[in-house]
Amino acid sequence: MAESIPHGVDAAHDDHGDHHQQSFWQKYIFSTDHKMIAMQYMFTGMAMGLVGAFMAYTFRMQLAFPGDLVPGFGLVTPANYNALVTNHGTIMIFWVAMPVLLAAFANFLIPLMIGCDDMVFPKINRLSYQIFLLSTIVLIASFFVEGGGFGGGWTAYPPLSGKPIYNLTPLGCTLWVIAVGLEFIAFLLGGINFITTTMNARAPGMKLYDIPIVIWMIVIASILFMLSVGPLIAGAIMLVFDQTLGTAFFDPDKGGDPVLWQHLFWFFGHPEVYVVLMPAIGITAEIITVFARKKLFAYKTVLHTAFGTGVLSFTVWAHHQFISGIDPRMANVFTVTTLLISIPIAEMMFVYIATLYGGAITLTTPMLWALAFIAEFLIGGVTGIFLGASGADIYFHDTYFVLAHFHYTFYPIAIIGTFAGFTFWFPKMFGKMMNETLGKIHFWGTIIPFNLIFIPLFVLGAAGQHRRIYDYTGFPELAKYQDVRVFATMALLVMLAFQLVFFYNCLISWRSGKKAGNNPWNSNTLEWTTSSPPGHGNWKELPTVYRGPYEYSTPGREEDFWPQNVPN
Ligand code: HEM
Ligand SMILES: [Cu+2]
Repeated sequence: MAESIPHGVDAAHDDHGDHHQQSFWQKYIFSTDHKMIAMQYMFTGMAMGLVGAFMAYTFRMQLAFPGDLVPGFGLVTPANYNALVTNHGTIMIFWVAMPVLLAAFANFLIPLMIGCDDMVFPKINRLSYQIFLLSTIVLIASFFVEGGGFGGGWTAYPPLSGKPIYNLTPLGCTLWVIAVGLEFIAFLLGGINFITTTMNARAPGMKLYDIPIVIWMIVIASILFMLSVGPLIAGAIMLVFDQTLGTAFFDPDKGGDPVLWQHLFWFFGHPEVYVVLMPAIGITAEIITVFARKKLFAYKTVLHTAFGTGVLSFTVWAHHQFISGIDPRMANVFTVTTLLISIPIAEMMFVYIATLYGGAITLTTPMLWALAFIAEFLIGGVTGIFLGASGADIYFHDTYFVLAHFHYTFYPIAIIGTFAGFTFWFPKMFGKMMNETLGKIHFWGTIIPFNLIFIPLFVLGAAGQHRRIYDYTGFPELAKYQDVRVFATMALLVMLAFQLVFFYNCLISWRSGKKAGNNPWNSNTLEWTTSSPPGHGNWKELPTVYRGPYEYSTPGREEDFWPQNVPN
């Protein structure tokens, strides 16, 4: 705390004799301002999103036209293919979903929505981003070493990941583990701030049940991350030892146990899904209440459910290991816990539908994204039930059915959730309104092809097509589906082309969009009570809170919103 106060004062009023003018380095590179760190995370994450998407483009081209040169890449060898798939998955989860949904939105929103001038530990916050940037550089470097990038799958199962004679890229593989480890450290440091700031630095009057849901979700996500990642960090160190020092924690030839890694990985890996899901669910709550002009249905239920989901998420991990040789009685236990966890998630979706019910709905671009999140994520959730049932999973395991299922969860989270939040808070971030027509063109141009890519992949999976395979034309019973693969790749090309509309929209709206004003959406939460974009220190005078965040269309009031800081 002590750290943040002088900082906020100094920055807000610029009354320090010696550094009036911040240099480029102070302002953009070494800033401790939460808004700048948010932007650093946002743009690094988005840039990595382009890298991950380029990888998807490359390997989907290979799948559609095996052996042809891919424009912009060239010939895809089997080793390239494995490295592309592995790093696509790794990047999308750890370098896109995490930095954008968790770090960027947490950094931007927490101080602004709870009414304080910055994170409580601004220097730790800056360190978090710097370590994250370092992790990014290490990961990218790993693509260029001898042997190329790591190709053993984003889950890095040993013995493949542990032994150079199997993975053929000793350095690429070690750098991959180190990069992921550094990324974890960055988010441990971030989480300290997200939780502590929310608990300790709220504006006067803001009680626990007055905190906007998105902030709660970020706190829950941070807790889940910090509780689940420890064992995997230990595991990662053991894996690096296996790779470099000749230990054999996971090496069956010398008495080690490769399934131990699977337990460590998925004990983290499953909660990790909720780590990125929670912020996206929270963003959706903020948007649908504003554009339905309704109070969030059952605020407390949503909150308690989210905590319950968090606890349950630690009990389901072995549903990823049904065919790893675990005892079938154990598989039954994990089937039951997995089916249980679908209940609270379904409940949250129903709560959202109840919030929309009878509301005065305006279909702005952020609202379209939020509604799409609900619809598409439901498909991801429902198809998960098939995989959670251990009997069915014996067939589906490692097929494109799994792949389509988890893209129907991750894509709504990482891509739809990001676009929802970004288009909703763009006016606050940059002081300008985004162009709605371009926003809608981008929305439809993304959401329709998204479904056209992944629905065919469910079909391929049900037909028995396994994932992580370079060329399917050699499998007689799968060769006949080549048209389906070409179709999915074409849909991807269309979707990627429409992303140009988004970047164009950002650029022209940022340069010459309509001025946003403080509160363009007539919203209740505190970030809308300060200027757009907020200056250093966020408010001239910190706000006081009088009520919860979702008082829309309150009977007896003239206006249909009731900001949290307005006395009555
Ligand atoms: C841009 C659209 C996307 C397309 C077309 C796409 C396509 C694919 C395909 C075809 C594979 C499997 C390749 C194979 O097994 O041979 C794959 C793997 C994967 N994708 Fe995506 N993906 C996209 C976006 C995303 C996003 C947004 C995420 C997560 C936030 C994600 C996470 C993953 C993961 C974790 C894997 C598994 C990697 C592995 O098997 O090790 N993808 N993707
Ligand atoms: Cu799981």
